[in-house]
Amino acid sequence: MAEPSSGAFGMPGWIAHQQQMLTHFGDEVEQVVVLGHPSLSRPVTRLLAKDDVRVIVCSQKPDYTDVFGNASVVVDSIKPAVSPMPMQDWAEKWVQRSAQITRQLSALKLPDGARAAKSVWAHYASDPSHALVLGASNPIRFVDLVASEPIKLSAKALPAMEIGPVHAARGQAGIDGTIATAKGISVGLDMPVRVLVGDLTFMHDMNSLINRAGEQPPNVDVVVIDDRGGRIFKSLEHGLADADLYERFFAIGHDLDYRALAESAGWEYLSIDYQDTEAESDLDQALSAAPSGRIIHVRANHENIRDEIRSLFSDNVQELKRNA
Ligand SMILES: Cc1ncc(C[n+]2csc(CCOP(=O)(O)OP(=O)(O)O)c2C)c(N)n1
Repeated sequence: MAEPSSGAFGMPGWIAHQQQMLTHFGDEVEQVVVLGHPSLSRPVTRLLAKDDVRVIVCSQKPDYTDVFGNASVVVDSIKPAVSPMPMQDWAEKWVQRSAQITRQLSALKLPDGARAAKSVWAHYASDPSHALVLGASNPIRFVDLVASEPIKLSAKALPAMEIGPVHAARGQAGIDGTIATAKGISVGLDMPVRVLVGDLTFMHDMNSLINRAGEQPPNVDVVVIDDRGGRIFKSLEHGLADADLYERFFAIGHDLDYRALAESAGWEYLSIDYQDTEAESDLDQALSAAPSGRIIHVRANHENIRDEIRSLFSDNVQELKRNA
């Protein structure tokens, strides 16, 4: 299991939907080998906090990540298994359950932002000839929840794979500087980049849209999930606050004119509204083209995001257990 920016997400051996898998089947886990800094979702941190799970951390740095201070062993490397894994059947079962969660999700109405994230991921995974940057807050978590397609590895994809398939500012996880990061990766890798951000994250880095006099925007698509402010807090404890308090102190929605902004900075502007029946196909069409200096403004209604996210976990566990 892997977080989207870990370098293993979408790669061979990856099991999709780690949050749902750990919520339903985390109790089966006896031992975890931790590489990197997993802290994106509560199902993962809950697993690492359990008393009855043996945690092995693999790190070459003295300041390794041990989220709950309960690592039993710290090693500086691990070797691939030389013979078939003794737990092959168990691993197979998890692969099948994950595939079944994919099928169950396809029958659900996903939150608008998760639909956009799923489309962005699907286009990237099928043709990773551009790089992908995921903004903090819900965009990266939506990808973690709904992405299912493995990355189609090809010669075209190799330059991006050299520094990892998916990029995100994890660690500090700031919402600032995300557009600048995408522009930098585009210049550094000399390849197009698509970046998926929430509207507050977009606002925190609007000045990175400005290009030097006489220069065109880089080959970067900025896909903005505009749900009028910071909606991640709705699914956290803050979401229990009175609506007025929430809107004023946590959401901080705004009436930015995205089209005017895009045009004044020389970017192409596309509008997608999930209220429209054509939204899905319009977004798909936009994402089929290579990233090219566009702001793809996706209007999302996340009024009920807390319940909508919860519904992504409400699989019929008995059915999952029976079938796998
Ligand atoms: C520089 C910085 N300031 C504040 C925060 C705290 N923060 C985390 S998520 C978030 C809201 C982000 O809103 P948005 O980009 O619209 O995404 P959404 O929550 O709607 O998915 C904020 C303010 C942060 N991570 N980094």
